Amino acid sequence: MKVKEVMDDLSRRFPNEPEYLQAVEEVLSSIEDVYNEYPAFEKYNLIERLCIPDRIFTFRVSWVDDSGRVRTNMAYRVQHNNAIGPYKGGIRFHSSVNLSILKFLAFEQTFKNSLTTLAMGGAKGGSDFSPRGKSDMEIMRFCQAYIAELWRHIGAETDVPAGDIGVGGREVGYMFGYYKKMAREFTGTFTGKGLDFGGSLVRPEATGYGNCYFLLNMLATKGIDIKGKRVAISGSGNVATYTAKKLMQLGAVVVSMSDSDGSIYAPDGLTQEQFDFIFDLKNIYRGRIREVVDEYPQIQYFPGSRPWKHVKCDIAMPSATQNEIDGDDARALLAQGVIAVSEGANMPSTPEAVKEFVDAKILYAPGKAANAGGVATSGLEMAQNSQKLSWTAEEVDERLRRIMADIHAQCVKFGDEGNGYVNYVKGANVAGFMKVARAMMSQGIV
Ligand code: NDP
Ligand code: 2IT
Repeated sequence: MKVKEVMDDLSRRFPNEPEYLQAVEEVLSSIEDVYNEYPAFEKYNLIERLCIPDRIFTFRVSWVDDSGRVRTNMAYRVQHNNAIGPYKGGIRFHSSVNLSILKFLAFEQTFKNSLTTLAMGGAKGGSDFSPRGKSDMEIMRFCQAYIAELWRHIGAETDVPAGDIGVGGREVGYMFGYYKKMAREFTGTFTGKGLDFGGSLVRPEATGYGNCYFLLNMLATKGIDIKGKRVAISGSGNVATYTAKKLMQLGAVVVSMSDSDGSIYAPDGLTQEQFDFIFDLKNIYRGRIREVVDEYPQIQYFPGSRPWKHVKCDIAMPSATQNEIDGDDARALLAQGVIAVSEGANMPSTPEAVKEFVDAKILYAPGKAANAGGVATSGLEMAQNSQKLSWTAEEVDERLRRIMADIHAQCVKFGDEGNGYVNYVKGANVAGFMKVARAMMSQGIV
């Protein structure tokens, strides 16, 4: 396998899918050497079957808004690979959603899920529907219309969706309710459900907490204490808020958060009161991050801007969206001495930014390793649903910690360059790939 030949071929076949091509190229560049050590992989054309999704459902969703207008959105589910378990991955509702973005996310999910040590294949779904400014009833009608089409393609042993950008507990509840009605069964077909109907304790917190646990594992390799470290976070949604919450429990100093309109900077770190205000603002009132400054004038607001160039920090934890750290942002972070970047979002760093971090040999954890705690805890929710039992918060949290430590160990095993530097990008890609590859080889050409 030569990365360039595969990329030329995929670029010719999927010319309008830059995010998908970006994600594929990063993985292939990491696994090229390992792949070529196994001639049987090439004989069975593993690479093409691994890069191209098993199947994609594309459909129109029509729904009626509160003013009686009929609205139409595009919607999708990408079932990428089920070699190691049922398809599994979140659903994203955001105006930017298109096939390229969902294909990149489903591809990444396949390797991430492999790293979790649990039996889950990779998938992603979503729609260009924007929940922003919509009423509860509009959200419900949209979720129902989406599931009216999707329900026949998902199931507890087939494909198990969950949340992602724009999809949280409320949306999962509406989708689960309609799925249950259509399928006439009560099963764990969604994860991230409410606690009263099969949801797992710690699932809402899991992505952010898991990222902090991964960071702790990385810092431990250098004997660095997290206490007092200044951390810049982007985003202010599910992943960002629980990352901030855990960091503050650990004694770190959270200096920034953001949304798609701008970012805030707290030079002395957010106080517990300020964090609680942000948590309620985003989770209960669905407000905007700039409103924090009306309440706390000592916090600075940078409209239309990401945090990276405005903050003084030791650690960055991007937790908003893809390609939110470009080469310039990475250089700005490195110039002021950042020691670690741990990605809560999926593919938040552009290829140029990744190269900067790897060349600088800082502790740099790619999303598929660092944010895998979310889907791992989804896997724990599936296990609890199968047993019709629920575990305590302590038990789920302990399993999450162990899984993040295990993912870290896999990254070190395959990414240790022997000179004191661990390339976590390579480690995560090779470890994630090898398990899926072995499973695919064993199962023949399917
Ligand atoms: P939420 O919808 O809860 O929050 C998303 C946050 O990111 C919001 O603050 C949002 O701002 C901001 N954001 C979204 N899109 C953009 C954009 N295009 N530009 C700037 N800011 C943006 O989503 P999550 O917290 O669940 O997801 C955040 C990231 O984490 C995503 O990359 C997701 O794929 C990844 N992830 C999520 C997991 C989960 O379990 N939820 C698991 C693993 C990864 P605004 O309010 O203005 O839209
Ligand atoms: O990107 C991700 O890993 C998620 N959005 C969570 C997926 C899941 O199935 O819990």
